[in-house]
Amino acid sequence: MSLTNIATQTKDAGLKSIAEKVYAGTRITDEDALYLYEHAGVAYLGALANFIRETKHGLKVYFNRNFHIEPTNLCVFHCEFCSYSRTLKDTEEGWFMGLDQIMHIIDKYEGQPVTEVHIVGGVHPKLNMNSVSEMLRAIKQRRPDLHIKGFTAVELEYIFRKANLSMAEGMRLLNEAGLDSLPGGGAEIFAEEVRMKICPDKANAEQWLAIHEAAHNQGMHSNATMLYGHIENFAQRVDHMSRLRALQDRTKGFNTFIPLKFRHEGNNMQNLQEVSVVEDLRNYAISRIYMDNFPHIKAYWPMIGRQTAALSLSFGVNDLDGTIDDSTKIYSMAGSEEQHPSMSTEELVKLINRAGKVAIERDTLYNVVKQWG
Ligand code: V47
Ligand code: SF4
Repeated sequence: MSLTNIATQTKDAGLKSIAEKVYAGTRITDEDALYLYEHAGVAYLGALANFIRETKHGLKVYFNRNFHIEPTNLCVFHCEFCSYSRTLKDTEEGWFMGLDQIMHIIDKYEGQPVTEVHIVGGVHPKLNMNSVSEMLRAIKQRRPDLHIKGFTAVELEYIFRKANLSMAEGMRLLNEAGLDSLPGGGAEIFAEEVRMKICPDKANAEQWLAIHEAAHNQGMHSNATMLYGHIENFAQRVDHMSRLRALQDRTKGFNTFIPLKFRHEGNNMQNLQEVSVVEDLRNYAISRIYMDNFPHIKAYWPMIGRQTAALSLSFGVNDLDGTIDDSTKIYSMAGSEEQHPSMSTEELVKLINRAGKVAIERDTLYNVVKQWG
């Protein structure tokens, strides 16, 4: 028996036929994905996901050198799972950075070989077309080499709506000002019935997808996330991935899919148990198997911790974000074991090598910066 088709040896006819599809390079259906969530064990899923991962990328694991800027945690919206945001009136725990503070952070990285700045934060009325364009231009002027991945679809939908701009026009203007690509945040779970309970007042699924489509039409790339492990059911996870896969079929603009595990500390959903590591690995694997048109599946280690991130590399994940340099608070405030997320390049490379893989430093668009062995 060849090790590469080991997953076809199952006695479950449903799982056997899905494994045969995967080994033949045939796309699995939504029903298949639901069947996997409901019936497949972690070892079977690992075998299939790893087969796809190695077909696409061999033993390569990508990472980048990046840092975050979170200009504000003040937010007009009220997401029940968010441990990070504060209301606009909160003067004690809220922060809002002026342009000089933002440029001070950029300057801290002068001469350092970082390739990306990831800008994300609360949705604040003072972050509008003018101030955001000014911020982007100032960063580009100071560090033209830095790729700016910034502003979730939720932030952009709000900014464009307030400025009375179409998504296409708004995107064109921000791209011109220096915005290079979009992060994947704000997607949560697309199903309306879940959104109404966990994030009722921000951009809905259609708006999130339309913003990303506008970015892709503008020639920009973007990422997509899925916040899982709270009140959603398996069918709603499949529906979420199905809408992303359909958009990707049309535009091919997504780079990577990032499953985000719900962390329960310090938010209004803290009564919910977090899902197990086994469920995390099953979810990564099913994402890799189902999202056949997404080049990369990324584990965001500040959220799941470095041990699970290392394990995920055998369950379909081929990308790790990033060196980070203790520049994000979103997950430490939600109870992640990584309270000061920062890994040196050497530590990241070691983690990847220990998992039996080859570390490739990339830029945001997956051009190789350096092979680390
Ligand atoms: O949209 C908020 C999530 C996202 C919690 O594109 C939570 O490269 C878990 O999208 N438990 C923002 N998750 C972060 C994000 C991201 C991160 C890293 C890389 C990229 C990329 C994008 O964080 C939010 C939301 O889904 N989030 N609170 C929480 N308690
Ligand atoms: Fe605001 Fe984003 Fe938190 Fe929602 S998840 S409350 S939009 S900062």
